[in-house]
Amino acid sequence: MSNFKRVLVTSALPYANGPIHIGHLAGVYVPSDIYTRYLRLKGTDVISICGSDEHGVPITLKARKEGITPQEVVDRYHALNKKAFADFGIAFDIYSRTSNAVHHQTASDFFRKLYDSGRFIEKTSKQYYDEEAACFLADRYITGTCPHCANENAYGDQCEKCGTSLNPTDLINPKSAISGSKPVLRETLHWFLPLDSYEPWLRQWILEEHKEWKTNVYGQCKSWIDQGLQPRAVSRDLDWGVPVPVEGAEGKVLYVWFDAPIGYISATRELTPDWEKYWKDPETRMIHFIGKDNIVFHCIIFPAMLRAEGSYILPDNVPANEFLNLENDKISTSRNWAVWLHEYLVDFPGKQDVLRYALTSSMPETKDNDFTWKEFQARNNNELVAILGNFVNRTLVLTSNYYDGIVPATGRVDDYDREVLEAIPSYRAATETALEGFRFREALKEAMNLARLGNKYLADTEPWKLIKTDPERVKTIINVSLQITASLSMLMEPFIPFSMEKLRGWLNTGKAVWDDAGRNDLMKPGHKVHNPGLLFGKIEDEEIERQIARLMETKKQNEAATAVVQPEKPQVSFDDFTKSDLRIATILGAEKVPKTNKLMKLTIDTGLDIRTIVSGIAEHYTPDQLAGKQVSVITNLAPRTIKGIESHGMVLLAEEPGGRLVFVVPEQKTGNGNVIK
Ligand code: B3M
Ligand code: ZN
Repeated sequence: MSNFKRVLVTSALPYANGPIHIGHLAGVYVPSDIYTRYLRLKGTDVISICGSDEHGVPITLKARKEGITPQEVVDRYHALNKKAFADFGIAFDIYSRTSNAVHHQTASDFFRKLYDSGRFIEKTSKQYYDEEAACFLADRYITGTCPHCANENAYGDQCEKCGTSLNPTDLINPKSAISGSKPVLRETLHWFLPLDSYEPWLRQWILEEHKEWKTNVYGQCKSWIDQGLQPRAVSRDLDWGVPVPVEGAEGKVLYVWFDAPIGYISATRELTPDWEKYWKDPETRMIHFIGKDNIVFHCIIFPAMLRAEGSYILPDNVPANEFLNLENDKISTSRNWAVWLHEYLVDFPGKQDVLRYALTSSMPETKDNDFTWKEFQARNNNELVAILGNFVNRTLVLTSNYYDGIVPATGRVDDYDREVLEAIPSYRAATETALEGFRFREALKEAMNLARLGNKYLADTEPWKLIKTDPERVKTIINVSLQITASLSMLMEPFIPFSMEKLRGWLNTGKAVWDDAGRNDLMKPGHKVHNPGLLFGKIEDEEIERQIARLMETKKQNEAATAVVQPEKPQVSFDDFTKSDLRIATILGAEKVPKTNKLMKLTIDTGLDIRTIVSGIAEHYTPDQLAGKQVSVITNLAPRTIKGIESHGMVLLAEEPGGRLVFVVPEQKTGNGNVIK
């Protein structure tokens, strides 16, 4: 905190065009919440700002696709996301939205101040215009053929097939996504922020004065600056957004990335009349929590805007995280490849902390990381249940059984007890150092190490055995264990707030105070603690298998939806075709070919004879699924020896895009040997 009086924490405003998933939590909102809760526990004057980002083309596209208005889209997802964050204990001080009047006024005033002070470059450029729909087309509203890979459905800003970023005028045969008509190029006026003129200042402010920023953030800023910054358009021809507050600018709105960061300011204005204390007083420390795809907007463009406006503070740190993948694949809203918060709570009611814990443990702080359901289960069962839950439960149950819940004064204290008591403060210090450095995985591990210490202390001292022979020593062991438990209820609060609130109820202690954690006299002799329940329950294999099966089903649906039909083979003559002898046949028996994964040895009645055919279906069918099945076979294929087995013919199978194999079977039972024509 050094010479700052207060902290302003902002979290990236999620687009209100879809639900929140675990990637959002791991990338932005769990780290932001851990950090804010930690500051609150320290008594710091801190506010946490977030809200829905409700403008931009993605929202208008979603509205068009669903045949509703953009306002209806943002109303739906603003409410869903606001509730999801609250359900997961992401304790913003305000969760606002950029379609509201306060934001429109704030963003409009901000633009107007820069406009009046001549900060913008005004420039006309040629843009595609849809004469039928009578509107200019944003990049995503133009489709056409990619000049690089001939993909006919490339967008004006990017070809999703070959990944090339495009300008709309690069497209061959451009088409309007609104009316389908051929768009025409028309002159249009826009305002540009001359980022290039802020380059010397940005170089000094970031590259010289903020060398302490995370490597991934500092590196991305350096490469942007070294590439040379260009003027950036801050307006768009759209009818959804903050109207450009200039005479004659009808049909133009502020570019979403100009107005969205100003959303942090307008939300603060909504939250407190003291908003300027947070935004204009140099004794306020501003921290932006974002994902890596937002670094340029929060470290280069928004600071240049603030610098141009002149009365605001700048971010002191921007600890951007990398991306979280799911089961080794990129999380994707469009492919429904995600764990959605609102769905998670249906399957794992009351287990928000388990997800917070698992996501913090695998947080993508310096590189992309992977979330797997197996690891989620392991973190819960092997750490939360077996270490933290187990230690807390034993401590409180023994206190209740031996002392009727009354904290005993220490009795006989030996070296080991002293050593453990003296160690407790070091766990708070280690956790704090990691949190101040935005290293959340490390911080969690340090805090959990205190639970490991407690678990080991009980396992080593075995008070349940000593109680008959050395009751005085047991008083010390339980007293020390209660001190550790009380410290854990504070150190773990930023990470798993719901569970620690429950624990403080059992300890019968009030609000957590960070600087108390680590003291070894928190639990005074004579204080009454309550009987504990279970902090965490085991997660069973079938719960995890159900989640994995759901994802596999999603994968299959995606493959089917994006199936590329196998291209046709070269033409054959009718005579060539009639040379193949195709028949109906029945599988009489099947057995896997030893030492192979794919091969099955089939005994088949072709109507001509009973023969052996080897088929690559062992990963798709079991032997008992095959006996009695009527199939189609080629009987006059030259015999081949496969893994030492002579195979006479081939069974016909259709292969799906996802690789599944299905038999080609007659639509009703018929005789073996019937010829297929
Ligand atoms: N909505 C982009 C995003 O969700 C944008 C963040 C705005 S923060 C001012 O990744
Ligand atoms: Zn392409």
